[in-house]
Amino acid sequence: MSAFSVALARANALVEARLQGAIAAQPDSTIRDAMAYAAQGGKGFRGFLVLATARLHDLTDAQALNAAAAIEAIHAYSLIHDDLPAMDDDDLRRGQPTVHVKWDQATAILAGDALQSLAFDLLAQPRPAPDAQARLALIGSLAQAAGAGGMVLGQAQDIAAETAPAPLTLAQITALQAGKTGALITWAACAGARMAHADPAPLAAYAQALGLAFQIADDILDVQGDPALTGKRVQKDEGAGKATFVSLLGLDGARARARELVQQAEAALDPYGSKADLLRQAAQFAIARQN
Ligand code: GRG
Repeated sequence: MSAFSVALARANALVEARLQGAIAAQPDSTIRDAMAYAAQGGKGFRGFLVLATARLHDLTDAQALNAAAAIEAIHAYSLIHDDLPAMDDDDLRRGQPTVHVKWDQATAILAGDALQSLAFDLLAQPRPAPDAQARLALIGSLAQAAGAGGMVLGQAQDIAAETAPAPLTLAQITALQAGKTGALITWAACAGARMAHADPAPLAAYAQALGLAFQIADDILDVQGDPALTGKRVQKDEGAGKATFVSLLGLDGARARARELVQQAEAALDPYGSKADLLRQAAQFAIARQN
């Protein structure tokens, strides 16, 4: 196992435990069960970015855990809603039946809503989060990243593209994905700087390139991935007639673009020197991953 895989697994265990603890503290209900179900089994890449960028600014895991659990809660909500029949209509996620298949659509909508609320609750809690000003910066920036100018906008553009008269151009797909996938990844990578009142600009540049590389890898996995490893159905994009990085650039072109973006992401970390080596490995992982 690489140093990065060990660090990712360790971060994921810590963050998932914090998130599951916060879910377990909710009143006993089917919604709580569905939230707990949806919050398990991911890679925890976004939570890892929060812990790693917090460390880069000399903050401890304990100080960063609520922010890491918050971004994984938003991510879990987005996946539940994305899988609904009104959106991507998927029955498999992380190798398990999706929430609306295991329960029903109303439960899936409400569990997603409640995970979103829980994310902001986690960020608002004083212990062991940082000072109030930093907490407000985290809350406001997450609302923007997840909302109508960020992830929700990207998702809406993706849905609109399915019935658009012409396939999207490369520039349009790049902009769409910057919202749909990139906004949460960027928030996660900037979280450490925000908690430390430092300038998040270099980490934002890192994450924007990384987020796009991560999405190109997702498009490649949709064409070439093994469902036993990805834990979700593959070849959905082509079936839906969707323009993707692979349909526009070809497989080799998409791989080359992803490699270029990883180089850009790594270069953005220059101001941090060797202290950012784990984040450089994270960029490599984004395109080498099998799930
Ligand atoms: C419903 C508002 C709303 C948004 C949904 C996240 C999303 C937007 C849709 C999911 C579909 C998709 C392919 C998104 C691209 C981002 C992506 C690769 C998500 C999967 O993230 P991973 O690989 O998943 O980090 P795990 O399971 O490891 O957490």
